[in-house]
Amino acid sequence: MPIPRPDLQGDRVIAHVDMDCFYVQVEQRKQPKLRGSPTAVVQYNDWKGGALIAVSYEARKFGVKRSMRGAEAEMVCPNIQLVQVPVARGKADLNAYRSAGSEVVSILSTKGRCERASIDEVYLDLTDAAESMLSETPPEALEDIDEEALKSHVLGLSGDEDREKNAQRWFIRSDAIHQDKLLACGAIIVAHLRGEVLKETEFTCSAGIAHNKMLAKLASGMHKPAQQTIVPSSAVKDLLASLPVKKMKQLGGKLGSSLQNDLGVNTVGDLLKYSEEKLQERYGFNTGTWLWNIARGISGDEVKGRVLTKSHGCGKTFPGPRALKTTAAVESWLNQLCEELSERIQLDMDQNKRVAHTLTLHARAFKTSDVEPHKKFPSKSCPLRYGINKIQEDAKKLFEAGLREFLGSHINAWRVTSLSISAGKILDTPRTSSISRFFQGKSLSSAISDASNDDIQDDAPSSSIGCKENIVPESDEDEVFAHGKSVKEDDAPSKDRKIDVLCTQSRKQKDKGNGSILRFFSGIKTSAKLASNAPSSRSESHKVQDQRDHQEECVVDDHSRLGTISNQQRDDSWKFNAEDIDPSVIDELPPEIQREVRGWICSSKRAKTTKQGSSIFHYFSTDDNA
Ligand code: DCP
Repeated sequence: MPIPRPDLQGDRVIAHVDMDCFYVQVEQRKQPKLRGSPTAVVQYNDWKGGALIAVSYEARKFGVKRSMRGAEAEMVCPNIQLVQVPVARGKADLNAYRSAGSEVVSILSTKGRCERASIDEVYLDLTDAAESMLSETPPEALEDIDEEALKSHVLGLSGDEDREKNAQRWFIRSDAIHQDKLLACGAIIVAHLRGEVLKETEFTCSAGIAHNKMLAKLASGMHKPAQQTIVPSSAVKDLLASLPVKKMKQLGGKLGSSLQNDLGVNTVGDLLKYSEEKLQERYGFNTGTWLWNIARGISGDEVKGRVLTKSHGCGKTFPGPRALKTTAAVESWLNQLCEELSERIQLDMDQNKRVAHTLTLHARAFKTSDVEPHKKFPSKSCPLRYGINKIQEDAKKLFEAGLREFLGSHINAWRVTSLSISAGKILDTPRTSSISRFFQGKSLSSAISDASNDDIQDDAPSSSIGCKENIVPESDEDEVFAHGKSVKEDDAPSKDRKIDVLCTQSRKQKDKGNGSILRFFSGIKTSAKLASNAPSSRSESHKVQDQRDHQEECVVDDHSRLGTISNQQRDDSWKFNAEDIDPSVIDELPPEIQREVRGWICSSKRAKTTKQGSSIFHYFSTDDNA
């Protein structure tokens, strides 16, 4: 459901940058001889030459469209060059496109907050950069404004013939309102960034520059390829007046259809005739207000500082006769998808120290009889456990749970036409605190619960599965599912847990006598290492099991360690009393940690509260059972 966010900052400068026929450009960079000729990228498939997923602008002139198959494209454009998407594990391998997208992001993110919205598009908040430019070198004082900026399409200016002249006048108008001056600065910055992208990566991109994300996104696609469009506030009304509702993000589906069919609203501007109360009455409070806002071009959505993907997903479609009909076939494909997913989340953890928490399975299926023809295969989620085998095992359980629900009481043959598996709720490992940094290199712990059938959750309706990378943020209201219950992201490991660690160490120190906490931590290092070897007091079979579990459940590299704690461990709780902490033990910690810990203890004392045992405690614990 759309969430209305009032546009509190009318003076923001937001850009949406979208690469032009992205996969084609990546392939053309690999094979420069393809440059300038009609080219399309096809997804591997021997039926009618495969499906086109990206089409160059040269090919578009001949009428080649993404919806075509390779053979159809060759009919309308006999000279078209068809390049196949690289294939790995029997499916499209998008790694080359992903890293090309990252190259672009690293350039675009240099001028302001950057949100990677998909494999080839980003939002930039350039407000600060534009404000600085305006105060230091305002456009009217610039002798030579970047030629690329002067080529901008400024909405609301008349005439195509004198477009550049009009744009130039618009850029240097000294009597322009502050908002327009800021946009002009933003446009100069974006033109410069696009130039950098071209120079560094050889890719062209297009951009929209406006006062909010919604308008910037609408504008970036208006003039492509390699151009940019500016939306001054004065042009918003006209822009929306003719914009078909279905073109607006979040109005492409049922809501847009209802606006058309029930209210006779065909363009976003048509919404202006309805009061906010009326829209709220019809569509509920939030949606009503959101509709009222978008009719006026109001949107307060922030550009989230995020240059990494919000989720990792891999999918495969099985059209027509390729539809899967046995669980063995589904399992075999799921295994391959899970292998890829596992590699990618592992890489993400190694490179970015991020951990994915939710595993989700989407599928499309139908029953061979006509029973409930519209019933959809439910998407299912569970907590994500690292390790290929575990992901495969859990994905299989998710599929089985979905299939049971899909079939219901009907004993029926079924076919699966698409499968996708994704890892979501990717959070940074808690490295920001000094205590985490202190432990870094020794251990990073993350509690990821086992996926039992009880942990399986219904998920949001499945989205269409294509080759396009899904980096689009999930709903703001998504929840992390941990320990079989749902918790908000904010409830993720908190200070309290860190206090647990230290207090536990402290108490253990007391129990052990007056040993140094630093020595104790050195001992932890050893014990963590030994965790894969069973303690001597345990039987040989336990040792083997422990080793196996450790290998399966922990992904270890030189710098980080991801531990998965068992339910039994998790159930253990430990209470502490802040006063129990021996101050001399804290004195032995590095100063920045001392400060942090003392802060926790103060607040802990104030709260006079006891805390639950932490996963980190169990990980560090020298206790044989931990
Ligand atoms: N893509 C895909 N399947 C789709 C849509 C897109 O695999 N159904 C891939 C190929 C595209 C890339 O994602 O190159 C980016 O998609 P866009 O929708 O941004 O389209 P293009 O970048 O290809 O073209 P445009 O210049 O129109 O943005």
